[in-house]
Order: sequence, then C-alpha cells, then structure tokens
Amino acid sequence: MGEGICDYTKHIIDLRRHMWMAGVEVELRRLIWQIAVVGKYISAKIHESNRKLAGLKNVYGEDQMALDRASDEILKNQLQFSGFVRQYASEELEDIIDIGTGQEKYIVTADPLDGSSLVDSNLSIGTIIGIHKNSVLDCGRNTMVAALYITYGPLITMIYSAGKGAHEFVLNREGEYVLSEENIKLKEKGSIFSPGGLRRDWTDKHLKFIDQMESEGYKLRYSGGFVPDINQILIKKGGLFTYPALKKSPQGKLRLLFELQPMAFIMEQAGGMAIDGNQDILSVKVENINQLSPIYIGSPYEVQMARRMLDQC
Ligand code: AFP
Repeated sequence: MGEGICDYTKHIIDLRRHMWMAGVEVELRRLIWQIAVVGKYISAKIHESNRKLAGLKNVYGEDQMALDRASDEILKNQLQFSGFVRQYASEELEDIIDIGTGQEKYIVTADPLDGSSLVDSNLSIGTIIGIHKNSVLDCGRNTMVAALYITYGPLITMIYSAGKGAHEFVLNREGEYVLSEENIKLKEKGSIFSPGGLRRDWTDKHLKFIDQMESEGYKLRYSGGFVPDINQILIKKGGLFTYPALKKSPQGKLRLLFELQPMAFIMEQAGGMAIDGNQDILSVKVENINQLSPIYIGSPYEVQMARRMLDQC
C-alpha cells in the first residue's frame, strides 16, 4: 500500500517546524514565515505579468503597475500589519519609512524583485530580505539578525539564515515551504564563476584576477540575476560571484544594504565569504541606503585569491 497523507506529513519538515526546532525566537520566526508567504503573492504577480506576455489582458483591463513596484507594495502592506516591523527600507523607496507603532523589534530591508528586467526572457528572479534589530545606518556587522532570499524559477525556493546555518526550502504543490537542504556547507573551492560588468571597464587588477580564474578552468555561469547566480554557488557548494569596481563607477553596481549584506550574511553562514575587495561586506559601514559596493562573494579559496590579487601593487 502507498504512503497515506498522515505518513507523508510526518516526514516533511516545513519552514515553521524547522525554525521552531532550530530555536529561532518566536517573533523572528513569525516574521520570516510572513515574508515567505509574501513570496507566493509576488510569484502570483509574476505569473499575471507572464499572462500579459502571452497576449492575455489583465482581467480588470487596468494598467499594470511595474512588477518591482507591485512586489514592493505587497511586501510593505504585509509587513505593516505583521506586528513585528517598525521600519521598512526598500530599493523601490527613497527613504526608510516607519510602518509600525515604533514598539516593534525589527527593521526590514528589501529588494522586492531583483532582476525584474529578466522577466520577459523567462529567467529566474528573486526577492532579497535583510532583518535588523537596530538602525540599519552607520552600524556594521551586528545589526543583521537574519536574511533570506526567494528564487522564482521553475521551482520557488527559499534560503534563510537566522544565524544558525543556511537552509533551503522548496514551495510544494500544497503551498508549503518544505525543507530540501539543511545546513548548506560550501566546499573550500568551487568550479564556477560569475563576473559582472564589462571587461573593458574592469581595473587591471580585476582583469588579472579573472584571467587567473579562467586559467584555472572555472566555468562561466552568469545569468544577469543576482539571486539565481548566488543561489547557484550555494547549491553547487562553491564558486565566485563578483560585480567589481569599474573604471567609471568605483563602487560597482550592486547595493550594499538591499542586495549585498543579506547575501553576505547567508554566504558566511554557509561557510563562504564576501568582501568588497578587501573588507568584509558585513563590516562595511552603511552611510546611506542607496550605497553601492563592489563585491567578491563565494567559497573561501576564490574570495581569498581575489583579496590577495587586488591587494598587490
Ligand atoms: P535589474 O533588477 O535591473 O534586472 O538588475 C539586476 C541586477 O541588479 C542584479 O540582479 C544583477 O546581478 C546585476 O544587476 C546584473 O547587472 P548587469 O546587467 O550589468 O550584468
């Protein structure tokens, strides 16, 4: 006889059960859960926009809001009534906004839909979240207590860390986030690399570093989406993503608060590293919410090699 539904549910570990077993404190686990639920609504929005691509009109005949702004609205509205969030900062907003009574414990940073320009080509995109206890500005390493990202691809997956390892969940057909990999651990060295920016805009030191990776046989894996590119390194257990300082933009392209620090938090929890070329990404002082930074993130061998080679005169 096949397995009954009770046997099945006995074996699966869903997100809430996992966080409870891992000892994540109650308000933080409720907040992470609510954000994971928002991922389902954002995914529904992406599907709605895909229907448009397929020539189907929005059922109400209204103008559709840009997907990234719509995702931001969904997230903000959900967090506003969560009871756990006093401030919200998003790539879509000019400034940090108060959304609670002021008594709540957490500040949430969000890139609600990173890689939205890839939607029309049907590539994976994602949501990136940082959860902080104190002010997100001026402080470094100690402000972030958890981070997560959701990948909208052929499957919807989520990786979270609340400082007790990094864990992957897959959204199943029943709408539950089910544990697929606990305690992701990177190897010392990987075999793929994702170098952002145009070669002609790279600095000489960065160019030498990439030449070195090519000569060591690293395979190119660059999708143009930060979330799937980082996800690939975590799931394949090693490799390097970089978006470096460019000749015309010494701070690179990616945002420290919304994109880089949450991913650095998760990467470190998986035994990897993340630097701006020299300093750990999590130690870089955030002076304004739109601050950019170069990044080298991935398994230890490659990140240390970057640090060494960029340091040379
Ligand atoms: P969009 O959100 O505008 O698609 O940008 C995506 C992104 O911020 C990040 O997800 C990618 O890693 C990076 O830009 C890709 O940049 P390039 O297009 O310069 O390679």
